Amino acid sequence: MWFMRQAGRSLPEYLKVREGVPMLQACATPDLIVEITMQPVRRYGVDAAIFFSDIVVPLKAIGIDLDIKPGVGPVVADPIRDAAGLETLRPLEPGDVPYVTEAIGALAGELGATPLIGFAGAPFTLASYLIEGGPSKNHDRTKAMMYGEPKLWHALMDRLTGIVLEHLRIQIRAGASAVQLFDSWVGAVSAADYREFILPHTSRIFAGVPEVPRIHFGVGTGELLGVLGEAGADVVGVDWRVPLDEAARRVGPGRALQGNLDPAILLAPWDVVETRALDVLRRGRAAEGHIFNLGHGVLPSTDPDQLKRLTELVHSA
Ligand code: 1CP
Repeated sequence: MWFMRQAGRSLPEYLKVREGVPMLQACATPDLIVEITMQPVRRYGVDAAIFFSDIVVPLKAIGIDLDIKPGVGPVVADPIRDAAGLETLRPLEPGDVPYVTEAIGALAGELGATPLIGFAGAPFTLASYLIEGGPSKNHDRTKAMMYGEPKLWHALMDRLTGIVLEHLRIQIRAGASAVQLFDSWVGAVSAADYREFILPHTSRIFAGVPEVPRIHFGVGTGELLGVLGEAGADVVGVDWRVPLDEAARRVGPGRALQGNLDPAILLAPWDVVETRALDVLRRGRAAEGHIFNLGHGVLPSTDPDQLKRLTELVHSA
């Protein structure tokens, strides 16, 4: 078990070390990356660490003018909307992210037997930030390109796939023991459109990193679980909208599941958390393997003591 966004946002010790340090600067400072990655492992005793970084870090590293604005998220100065914009996306090289390699090397010593999960944003979710210029509710311009200019769309996805794949390989070579692909916003498309516009690219990513366990995560993907299972990951992440026994049926054989307690449940009294968490564990037995997690990231207002008790509960169940 581990928690998405266990490192950032809710921990007082995280807020303390981040004081006065912009997010992207923290992501480029090995000492801070190591400290923040270790914080939830020390406090909760979770079974895995998630590398402290952000999905836009490799884009920043190849020179895309972007920032992570507090309370907003990633904001891109010159959104990519045509063939000329596409040219600004060059391939990623290990020398672009020396702080990633350095921090993972240092973490290997600190973590001992605890595995480190490396990660990247998936091409659709990265494309949404690049095309919209920032967080988006409906992904209108993204879908407009996908449906209206499929050649440009696939060329963009292809370049992003190359960047994502190299970023995952850099983390694996440095010592990451598993990887997660975050396609947080892909629940916005239908299964048929996923198959046509996204699956060829995510399949290439998973096929390119066969050496470690691969986790594929998205939000609002109830209707996509079957096709997400086809993309080639070992584990499919499920949000809280579909119970895990039903998710196991939709994903099909040969895949483990990850999830899926609603992060908002942690804002309720402990007895509610306990009942719901035990239900997640019970339903998870229907899957071929189960990594306990939340259905999405830890909410900033979560009391760390609830996560501590939840970790103990899952470990004792
Ligand atoms: O445990 C951890 O904190 C791990 C580090 C981590 C990861 C895995 C961060 C730190 N970001 C991410 C991935 C990430 N970043 C995703 C995929 C995961 C998810 O769906 O939660 C996404 C969509 C982003 C983009 C992003 N970065 C957002 C979302 C904006 C939106 O569109 O709604 C935000 C708020 C950020 C900033 C960010 N990234 C991470 C932290 C701790 C923060 C907040 C920093 C700050 O406010 O200064």
